[in-house]
Parts: sequence; C-alpha cells; structure tokens
Amino acid sequence: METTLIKLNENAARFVSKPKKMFISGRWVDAVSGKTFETRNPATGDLITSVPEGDKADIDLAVRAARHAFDEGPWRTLKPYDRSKLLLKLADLFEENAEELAHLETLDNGAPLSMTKHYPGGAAENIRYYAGWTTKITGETVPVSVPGKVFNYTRKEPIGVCGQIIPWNGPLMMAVWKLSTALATGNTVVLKPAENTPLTALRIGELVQEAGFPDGVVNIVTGFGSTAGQSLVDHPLVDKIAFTGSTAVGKQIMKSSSANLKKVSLELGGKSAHIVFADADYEKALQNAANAILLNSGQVCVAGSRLFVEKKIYDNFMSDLADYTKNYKLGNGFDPSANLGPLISAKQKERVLGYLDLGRDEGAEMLVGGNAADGLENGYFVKPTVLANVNNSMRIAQEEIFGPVVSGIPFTDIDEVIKLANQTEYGLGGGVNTTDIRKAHLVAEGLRTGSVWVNTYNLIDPASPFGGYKQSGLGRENGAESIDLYTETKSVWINLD
Ligand code: TXE
Repeated sequence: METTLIKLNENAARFVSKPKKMFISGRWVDAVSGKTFETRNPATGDLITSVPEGDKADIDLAVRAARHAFDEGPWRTLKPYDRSKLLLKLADLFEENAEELAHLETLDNGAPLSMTKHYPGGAAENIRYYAGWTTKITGETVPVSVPGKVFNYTRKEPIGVCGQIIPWNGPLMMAVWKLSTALATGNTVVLKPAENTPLTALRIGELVQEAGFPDGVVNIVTGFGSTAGQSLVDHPLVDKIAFTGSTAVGKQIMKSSSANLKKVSLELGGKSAHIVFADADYEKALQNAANAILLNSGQVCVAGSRLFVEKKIYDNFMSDLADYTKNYKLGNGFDPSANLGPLISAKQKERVLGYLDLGRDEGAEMLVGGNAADGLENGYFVKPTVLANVNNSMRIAQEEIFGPVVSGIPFTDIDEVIKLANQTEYGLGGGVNTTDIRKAHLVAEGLRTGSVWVNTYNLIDPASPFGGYKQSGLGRENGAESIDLYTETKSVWINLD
C-alpha cells in the first residue's frame, strides 16, 4: 500500500544539502585528514549526507579551543545572569527551529515525527531549567571548630573542559541534557555525537553560535567512537568525561580516564523490570507494558524489557499484550500513520534478530513478532515481539537487547518479584502496576534502580534526577544532583585573628 510521507521541512532540506563541517573554536571546519563518513536514513537505508570524520588531530584542536575558552576566555568570569541569558536565548532558538530539528532527528534516527516533534520543546524546557540554576549555585558557610577565629566557606566551581560523548537513540535530547548542565555551571565542552546520528548535534552547533556563546565554549567533533571518542577520553587537557552509551564502552572509558583521573559520569545500559500485579488496572497495565518496551522501538536505556506478571493473570496478560501490539504500525518516521520506527542500523537489526534466535534456542515462546518486518526490507525494521515462557536466568532476560522485544516472566508474590527484578547486573529503571499502595511503595523501595515508575512508565523531567545503580552508570543527570556532577567544591579558610 502506498503511503504519502510528510515532506521534509525546507530548512531541514537546506541544512542536509549544504556541506557539513565540524564546529571548533567558533569556526566551521573540515577534518584535518579531509576524510568524511556517511550517515544513512534508517527507514530506507538511503544515504542522507556525509560529515567530517574527526579523529585525534581534530579532537586535539577542539580540546585546546575548549581549554583556551575556559582558562583565558570570558566564559568562566561571565556573570551567572549573563550565562543564563545566553542559555535562555538558546532555548528560544530550539523553539523557533522546532520543526526543522524534529525533521532532522527523524531523518537521521528514524523515530516517528509524532515523537520527535516533542523533542525541541523538551530541549528548550531542559535548557531553561538549567538557565535558572546559573544564579542559584551557592556554596555554604561552614561552622568549623578549629582553634582561633577562622571563617570557612565553600565555593562551587566549574570542573573545566568536559568531553561529552552521546549515543544515537535520542541524539537531540542527549546533546541538550549534557550541554545545558555543563554550560550552566560554567564549563566548556567538546561534544562528540554518535556516528549514526551526527545531524542534530551539528545543527545545535549553529544555534549555539547564533545565541552568541563565546568561541570555544562549545565544540562539536563528528567521528567514530574508537578514534575520535577514544582520543577525547585519552586527552590530558580534558577534566571530565560524560558518557551515555553501552556498559562495555563505559567501563573502557573509566579505565582510560584513570590516566589523568578525569571525573567520569556514565549513563549506561539497562534491563529494567516492569511488574504487573493481578490487582492492577488491567487495561492501563497493558498500555504501560507496551509503551515501556515499544517507545523508540525499544532503543531506550530504561526500556521495560523484563515484564514480570503475577502468575494468576500471566497467560491472559501475555496473550492480550501480544494482541495490543497491533496498535503499533511500523513505518518510516515521516509516514503519519506509523508510530513505530526502524532500528538505527543494519548492525542493530542483526543484533536484535540474533537475540530472537537465541530466545528460540533458550526455549522462549514467540507470541507475536520474532522477525524482521515484511515489505520494509530496505529499512532496519523488526516487528514488536512478545516472548513468553522466559525465566530470569536466560540470556535474553539478562542481556540488553535494545529492540522491540519483551520477555514475560511469571511470579507468585511480592518478595519473589523484588528478588527476581534485582537479579541483574543493571539498575537503571523499573515499574510497577498495582492498585495496592502498600505494594507500590514496597516495590519502589525494593528495586535497586535509579528510577521507579508506579502505574506509569518512561516519565522524565529536567527537575528529576536520572541515572543508574550498579552497572547502569555513575552519577545523576537532570535535577539539582547534576550540578554536583559538573562542579568542584572548594573549601576556603580565612584567618580572622
Ligand atoms: O554503543 P556505543 P553502540 C547499548 C545498547 C546497544 C549497544 C551497542 O545495548 O545495543 O549499546 O550500541 C561512542 N571511546 N546502548 O555500539 O559503542 C560512540 O561513538 C569513546 C545503550 O552504538 O557505546 C557513540 O558516540 N567513545 C545506550 C557512543 O559511544 C566511544 C545508548 C555510544 O556508542 C568508544 C546506546 C570509545 N572507545 C547504546 N566506543 C543508552 N544507555 O541509552 C564507542 N564510543
């Protein structure tokens, strides 16, 4: 059946067609090597454009620019209110260019426009939240007990040059989360977007320039992880690395950062438990279970990929969930009737299909899905898949699949389900559906995870901390806690005698 795709926004089309450069020290430059790499539309496999392939030499230039802007530039000494004004201007620009940004995100990442159209507004909200913080980052006066008359106070100061490495699953929001906090706290930045999705980050560079940030405060280098990313992590003039991505790379980053003891914050993988008690509002729980795994085609770090359902409703619930997936239509993000996009790449599709084979080998039952989507072969589409007969120790229940694949696991009581939910190396998110307030609070307390949602899922707000326990990460982004992630605390002693 022919579908009419929404036409690419004119500004987005103009942005795509012009030569892509990286943003270093306020200038738009090619890679030192002159090399470029391709970025493709995951819905079709078609080439979108090529971008500079930054490497060690480009990272070095960007880091030196950020270092200079931090050490010598006006940035660190800029009044907090003036930093705030720049951030507020940047937030306005996200709103003014909202449609273009949403279209670029859908083109590069594949997520449906119905979803990405909310990103620029969400980005503006996040930036404004942190613009508000600039004038509220205070130290303390400390009641010390040392001999003599002494006054002790603390100052919160920026860490310095921050390397920020972001993934492809929500490239625009990931860039904004990282930039807004770092800039509000007075740091300078070298941002490396994921190689699959460089477009919105480059457009954000233009907005940063238009807002009037001093040269070198934000630098954007496109390139691959093992070259550009690793060079940023290894660079001795970088003070902090903030990373969102796989747990394997997160561990590698911690190791490499130990060379000059960079501060490290990590937001990594997950295998979140989503729990449904028999007393839950059944329809709402079905909706939550589907949303928890199918949002962004399961390419969400908090995806509710392990679905624990109380035994007495397990069979019905799993079969109704399989049925419920019919509400999701796979397709190109520009197809207004589609609400489920492709996976990011051929590699990610193969990885997810590999896990489906593994699930079959491990004895899971495919209630629906289980393969690539017919008729959409050129894009990287996998059908929503509901697996039953899974137990928590199977590999499909322990490893992050990062696709539209949910494993249904039965349980009998609250103690058992809390124990099972925590039997994972991850600790990012979790959810519980129940009408019993006691169970809700006990599960919220019992889960060893950074977020817990009760009778809802996937809610996020700039004011609420986000991050992981265990191997899901280090530190919290968003909220007041992320201010600590981007500041050093100095203790100042004054002899008053
Ligand atoms: O991640 P990588 P990939 C998980 C998810 C997915 C798997 C693989 O399970 O299936 O990871 O995805 C940069 N030094 N998540 O391979 O490699 C890379 O260029 C410095 C969960 O895409 O971790 C990109 O910018 N940087 C996750 C970023 O790291 C390096 C989101 C993420 O890529 C690097 C994404 C290195 N040595 C994947 N190697 C989440 N938490 O949401 C790579 N990079």
